[in-house]
Amino acid sequence: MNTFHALDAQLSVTNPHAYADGLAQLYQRHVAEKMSRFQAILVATGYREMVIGSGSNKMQFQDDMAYAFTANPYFREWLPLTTRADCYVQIDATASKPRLFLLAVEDIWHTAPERLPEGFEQAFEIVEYQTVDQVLQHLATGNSALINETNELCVPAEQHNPQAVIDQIDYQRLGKTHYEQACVREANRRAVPAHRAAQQAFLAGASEVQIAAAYLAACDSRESEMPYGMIVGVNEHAAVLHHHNLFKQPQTPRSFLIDAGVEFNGYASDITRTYAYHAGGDFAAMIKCMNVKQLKLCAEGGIGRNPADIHALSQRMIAEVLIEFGVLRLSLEEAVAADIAGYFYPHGLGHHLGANVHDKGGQMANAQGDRLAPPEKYPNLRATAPMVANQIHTVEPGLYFIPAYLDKLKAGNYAHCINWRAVEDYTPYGGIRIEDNIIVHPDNRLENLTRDAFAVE
Ligand SMILES: [Mn+2]
Repeated sequence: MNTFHALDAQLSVTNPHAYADGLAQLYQRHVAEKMSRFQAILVATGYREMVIGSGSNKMQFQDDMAYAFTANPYFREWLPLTTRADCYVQIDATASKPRLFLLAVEDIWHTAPERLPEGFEQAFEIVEYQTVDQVLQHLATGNSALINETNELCVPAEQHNPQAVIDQIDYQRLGKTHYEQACVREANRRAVPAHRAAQQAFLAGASEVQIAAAYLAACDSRESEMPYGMIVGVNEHAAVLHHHNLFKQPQTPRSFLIDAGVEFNGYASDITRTYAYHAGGDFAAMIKCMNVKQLKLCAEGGIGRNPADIHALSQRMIAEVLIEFGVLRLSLEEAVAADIAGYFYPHGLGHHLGANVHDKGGQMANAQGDRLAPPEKYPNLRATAPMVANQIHTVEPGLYFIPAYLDKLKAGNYAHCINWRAVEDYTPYGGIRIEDNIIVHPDNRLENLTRDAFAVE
């Protein structure tokens, strides 16, 4: 047991002050670790320094309104200032600390900009600036790589978001620091009461918009703070994989799928649950069955495991569920050979999770940017790289009755293998997805952040 584990254990204490202190300590180590990783990137790519911008506010076309601002994930990997525009982190090849530039202009119109939590500032040498020229004075080497959407620092074009640097950054992201793990763990904890509130709102007959409002209230968040667009699907809408245009009209409730997380210090949780209105029905039994399969898939992770193999196993399990519930009328081996489950489960089993909800690096073979393409059979797989220690990934098998796919199946060679009567019965329920977030620890222990968070509620 090393000191990191001891700190992690401290963080689970319910005393908020002890928690904040522990997190600040983890953050100091996180920045030191990132500093050494990024200095190695500078050596590998031949730059003297790197500057990472948070991004700037963007105005809507022909309007005096700005879009909601969120700092980009490359910046969030360094700082939890998610709503503060115009910041830069400077990483010098030989400095002991990164430098942080914060825009400090008097602005009586807006709320004061977001500040770092207590105990976080010490990780940086902080410079407040009024004009970009003052930042430029610190970039005297002419050999800076700039990672930022725009190039207001006017580096030569080939030094603006160089792919070799981006690839190196994405590759080092695979292994999350203990601070990053703590953030995703906390984002899971904070999401659970919100998932409970959404479930209660569904059972009370609320509309999708009302359910979303109950979710946001329970995690004390605005919609702009959600780490990704919430999916709140009642009945057939559970089959719309990205159902973001929530309905205002309440429906007679049958089923409910919610895919929603919480952001904590710039890191995300990504959680899906599915509920049946009637506890005793076939759809409720199908959810229970999917839950058993999902837990089996969660246990399949491990260092060196290939996510494509686990995805293939998940396709097989979905075929099993379809056979067990009388939707498919053929043997498991026939169903797997014909890939029939793919019509009911068209997405990948999971993805990496971190500062990006769909964290980059899932298909990287090495730090040089070579990609591991998904198998031809499963072109939608986001994760193809063998699992590594300290990686966080999602496990989210699904089973849906999607009319467009069912039409294809009906027109194809296997139409006679489908019990269309059963399909008709299940289609009004939409579908099922259950999604947890999992850390692969260095000793191969798999920590299911989501189940742990639901268990203490
Ligand atoms: Mn997900």
